[in-house]
Parts: sequence; C-alpha cells; structure tokens
Amino acid sequence: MAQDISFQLDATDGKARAGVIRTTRGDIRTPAFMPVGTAATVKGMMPESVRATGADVLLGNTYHLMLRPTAERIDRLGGLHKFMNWNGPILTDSGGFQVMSLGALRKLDEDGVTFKSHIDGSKHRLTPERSMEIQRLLGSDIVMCFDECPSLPADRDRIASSMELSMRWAARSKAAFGDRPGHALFGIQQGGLEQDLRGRSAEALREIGFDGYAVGGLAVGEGQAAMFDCLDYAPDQLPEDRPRYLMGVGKPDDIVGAVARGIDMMDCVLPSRSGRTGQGWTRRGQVNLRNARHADDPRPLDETCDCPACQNYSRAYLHHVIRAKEMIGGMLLTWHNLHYYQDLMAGMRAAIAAGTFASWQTEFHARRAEGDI
Ligand code: PRF
Ligand code: ZN
Repeated sequence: MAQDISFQLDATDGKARAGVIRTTRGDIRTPAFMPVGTAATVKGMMPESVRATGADVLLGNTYHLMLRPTAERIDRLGGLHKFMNWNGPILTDSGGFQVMSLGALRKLDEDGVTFKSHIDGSKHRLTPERSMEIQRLLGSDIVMCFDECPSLPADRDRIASSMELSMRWAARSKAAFGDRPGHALFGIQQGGLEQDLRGRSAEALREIGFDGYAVGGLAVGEGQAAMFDCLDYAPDQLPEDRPRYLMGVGKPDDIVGAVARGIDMMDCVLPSRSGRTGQGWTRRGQVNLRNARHADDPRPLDETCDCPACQNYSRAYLHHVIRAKEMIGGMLLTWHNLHYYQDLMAGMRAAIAAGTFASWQTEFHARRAEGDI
C-alpha cells in the first residue's frame, strides 16, 4: 500500500519553520514555492527546466483543466503527471476561487456554484463532490478543499456567512475525498481579516481533520500591511505539526514576511506571468527590461545569478527580445524569475536551519533598498 504523505519539521527560528513534506513522488523542501502550471504547463518552460530552477512541486488548476481539456480526458491519457511530463508532486487548487475570479454569470448556492466558461461561455457546475472527483481524475497528490473566497473589503456578515459555507463545504470535501493512501487533502481557512472568524474557521477545520492547512482569503486586495497583521495570528491558529500553505502569494517581500510568520508553502503566478511582460525579479528588487536604459547594457540581469538567462545573455539582449515580442524573451525571464524565487526559498531554508533567519532578513531588505544598479 502506498505510504501516506508526511510532514517533518526539521528546524524553527522564531516563527519560521524548515522541514520536508514526503510524498510518493518525491520530497517537498519547505518553505516551498510552487510555480503555477494552470493549464498543464508552466507557461514558456519545459518541465525539466522548471525542475532545474529548484522546484519540488507544481500547482495545477481544477477550474482550467475541467474546461479544457477536461479531467476525464486527462484521466484517459494516464493522469496529469504523465500528460504534462512532470513526475514530481502536484498540488491542485479546487476551482472555487478561480470560478469567482474568472467565470462569468456565477450563481452560488448551498450545494455549489454554477458558472459559464471564460473560454466558450458553456455552462458548468462545481460542488465539493465534483471538485474532489476532478482532482482525483487528474491524479493530484495534494488536493485542496472546495471553498469560497470573498474579495476584500467585504462586510463582516458577508465574510462570516461565506466562511461558514466554506466550512460546510470542507466537511463535504473530506467525506467525498474518502481514504486515499498516498494522497493528501488540505483544508482552507477563511474569515477575512477578522481574528475571531479565522479562529472559528481553524477550529472547524481541525475538528474535521486534514493532512495540511491553507490560509485562504488573503492577497485579495487588502494590502501587505493588513495581510501581515492577519498572518501575525492566522498560522498560529492552525496545527503546528502540519504544513501551512498561504494561497496565491506573492511578491518576494510578501513571501519572506509570510515565512517569518510561520508559513511553509506558497504559490503565485507572479514570477512566470510578470516574466512574460518583461519584469525581472532580483535580489535588488524589480527590474523592467522594457526600459530603454537597458538597450546598450552588456551586463547580465543579475551578475550573481547562475540561471541560463544571466549566464548567457545581456540586459541589452533581453530588452531587445522583449521589445520585439520574441518568444525567447518571456522564456528567459520566466526561467530567471523562477530561479530567483527558488534561490530565495533555499536561502531561507538554510538560514532557518542555521538559526540566522533574522540577519538573513535584514540582508534581504538591505539589498532591495539599494535598488537595481
Ligand atoms: N481559496 C482557494 N484558492 C485560492 C485562494 C483561496 O482563498 C486564494 C486567495 N489568495 C488564492 N487561491 N481555493
Ligand atoms: Zn538569472
């Protein structure tokens, strides 16, 4: 019988944690950053290149894959890992959040949500049971509960009733998921920026019992200061011996602040999406390669980076191919950005293990304050 997924905490430094999630498809070193492979691809990257940046796990999306090419087709073709040629672990989001942000004419009721596809306008329905079925057909290693996430600001009553609905859906997700050795189910805490609602949500999830716990409902318009205020207490409300995953975050300084507050996993489209529009992320902050100041610059984007973009190409070349809309522009910047994000995670893991995370953070912020040079 397949082994269950386990979480081993190796070191803590303040609230920051370093460890490893063991899965049947390989280890996930935490704190972990998960590149987003929404449509069965991390856009512009071959899977072996994503792996070469240091990624241990990818995120896939129920919402996109159920519409195209459909979960049933991926299942017939041997599952998502085989379909996209990624043999490491895959975490899949459950679809509710993407329905609310992308789907048209959404109609929410107690049982689930009906919506129209952003691709062809066809009508679809997601419930906790159907989301669990889709994530099973995909072959996801880490399955997320079906939840609802209100955008902020929202009034307290709306946040409370939405959280309560998500907790009823969490119980239904757990029942529908069943007992699947080798596969994990994560609960998702909601409750907006209300500490007591977050506490009630955490309590409901702990009562149901999950393999890991996500902090959902953040990075939805509240700003970094408000998100950090919430993260000062939200991770502490979740079990200490399970991975804690902050969904959809973020910029490098968001990620560092989240890890400092006890978060173990994160995902974000930012390094890949912004790479395709010419944004490079380095230890000195954000660099817009479209800017004319790079047109004659023979230096690499970051002279201390050992990714292929920085080893083999100049800022002038990156500027040229981005401006000319050549495919390699987005490919090189995506590679660099994912490499930078994974370097950042590796640096934090090493600092936490060494007990030097506070000085690591000071250095991180000092470099960024200098800016691009
Ligand atoms: N729920 C789910 N997916 C998500 C979120 C959430 O709250 C967020 C919020 N930042 C991003 N992705 N299921
Ligand atoms: Zn680089």
